[in-house]
Amino acid sequence: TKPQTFLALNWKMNKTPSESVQWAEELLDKLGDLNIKLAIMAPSVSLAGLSGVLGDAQVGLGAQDISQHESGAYTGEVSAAMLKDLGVQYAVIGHSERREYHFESDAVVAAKAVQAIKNGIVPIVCVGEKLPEREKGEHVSYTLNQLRGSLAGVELKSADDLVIAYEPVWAIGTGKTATAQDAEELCAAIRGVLKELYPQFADQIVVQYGGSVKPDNISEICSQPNVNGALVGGASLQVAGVVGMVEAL
Ligand code: G2H
Repeated sequence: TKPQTFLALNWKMNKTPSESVQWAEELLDKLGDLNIKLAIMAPSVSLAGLSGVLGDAQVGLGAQDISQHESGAYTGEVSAAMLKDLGVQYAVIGHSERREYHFESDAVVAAKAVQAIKNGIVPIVCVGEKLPEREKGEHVSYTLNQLRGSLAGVELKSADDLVIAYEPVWAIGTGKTATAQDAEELCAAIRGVLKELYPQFADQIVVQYGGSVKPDNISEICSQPNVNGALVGGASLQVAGVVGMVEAL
């Protein structure tokens, strides 16, 4: 059986702390009982407020990054333990925007994932090719290579310790969505690597697709055999969009 569908809302650098709280209250108001997993990935300054609103309700809470270090002289960084203390359950790790604008290597991504797991936070490890690799037909080998590097030294105690997000960079925020078949091709290949690395857990590890997911394409994408949910940016900013996606699933 497939793992439970997981819809993660990646707000990126949007919404002030007070806007976040208001938004979450409105969402909780409009959501019925969920039969999927749903979580908000918010900027770190908004996590405390959101934690208060979401409580133990059915909507989970995540950060968008985490320090690779435990603690100490790392000005500006936020540790996994600090996030855990706020009630944070997930952290997006190695999003393509961080790889691109903050020069995060696979090794850094792996170190961050290790920190997250060590502190009881589930890393959502992002991988995916850019347009040149896709055009050369090297998208599968590129992405799997990135995945192996990003999971180096990452050990799991259960399938719930890790989420992978496949995000083809050319489909992010561009309105260009990979087809459901493109998503399945890579998510299946990713699961193949997970089977090598974590044979006992691979079938139950959530593999998400990300890149211009919205209410009218989420159902087809998430119904693919190896796609277990989505990491959504743009369409996650409006309550109506989120309710639309939840209803479509
Ligand atoms: C990919 C995705 C969410 P969007 O970055 O992580 O963003 O849905 O806006 O393409």
